[in-house]
Amino acid sequence: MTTQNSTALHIAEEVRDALAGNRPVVALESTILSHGLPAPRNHAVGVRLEEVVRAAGAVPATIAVLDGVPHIGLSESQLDRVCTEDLLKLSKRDLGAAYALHRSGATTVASTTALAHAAGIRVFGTGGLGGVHRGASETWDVSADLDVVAVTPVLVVCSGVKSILDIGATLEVMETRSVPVVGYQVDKFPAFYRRESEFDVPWRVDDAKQAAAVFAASNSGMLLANPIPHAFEMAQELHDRLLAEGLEKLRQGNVHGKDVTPVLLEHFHTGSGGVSLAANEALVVNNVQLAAEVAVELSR
Ligand code: PSU
Ligand code: MN
Repeated sequence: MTTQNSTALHIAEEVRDALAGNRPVVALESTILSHGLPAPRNHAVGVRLEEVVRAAGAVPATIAVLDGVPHIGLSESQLDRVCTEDLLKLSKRDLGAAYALHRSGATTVASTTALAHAAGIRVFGTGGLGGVHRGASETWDVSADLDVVAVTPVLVVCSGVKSILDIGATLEVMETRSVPVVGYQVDKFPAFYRRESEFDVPWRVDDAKQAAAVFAASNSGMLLANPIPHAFEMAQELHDRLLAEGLEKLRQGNVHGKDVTPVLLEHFHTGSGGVSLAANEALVVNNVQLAAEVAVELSR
């Protein structure tokens, strides 16, 4: 299957109706639920994100692959499955194999973006984008998220990338791949748990209307970088300690590939006594809210 083959997608009726009526829809990913947040909090967050999208006047479409079939918009019991089953983590390249072999899995930014586009959804709200890992000049570990966003006209709203990545290199790749990077009410690219990294954003917008206008004019994928709300920003010392420990843990455990992000997130969650969990939730909710506002502007 290709993700362009919409007959291989299951689109929830509510989502299909909204798209047909040119009403706003916001895509949501499932890896953040199945691999990024512990149960049972993941379920509460999944429900909350959908509520936030609705409250802003858009329709949520949480995306996951169930028994091989990409689902665009989940029922209550399907969301339950995503939050309780031990799912695969599916990047874009895995969608064909999962389809052919009838496997279930959670979708990353890369696969969610591709599936959202295949369904006709233009806006996607999430937590953090994958990027260029530290040491990538040796390991070649660069998330497929960057390549997919570069070739898919979907607006991804996120809180930048985590400082476990090489933020400067990630921004360089997005420049090379011609992905517009736009800060939301900030001049510095956000670093997930921290509002600002040391790197400037090339463009800044100050409201959802401007963000929608830039996206509409760009005719490409785009990153809208929305910093974590002030009240939830992680203290620099705590952040730096967890990061150093987490990187050491990866080295000692010889962790590679798609396990890197989940292992690091888990370390932050256990090592911060819940501070990183609250931060993670707050920033995703905030991003999804903004994504819905932009989606509403786009459908005007
Ligand atoms: N960053 C986070 N939380 C996450 C992820 C990234 O703060 O849950 C997930 C997203 O689904 C993202 C994926 O697309 O990790 C990137 O994984 P990789 O680096 O293996 O491409
Ligand atoms: Mn990787």
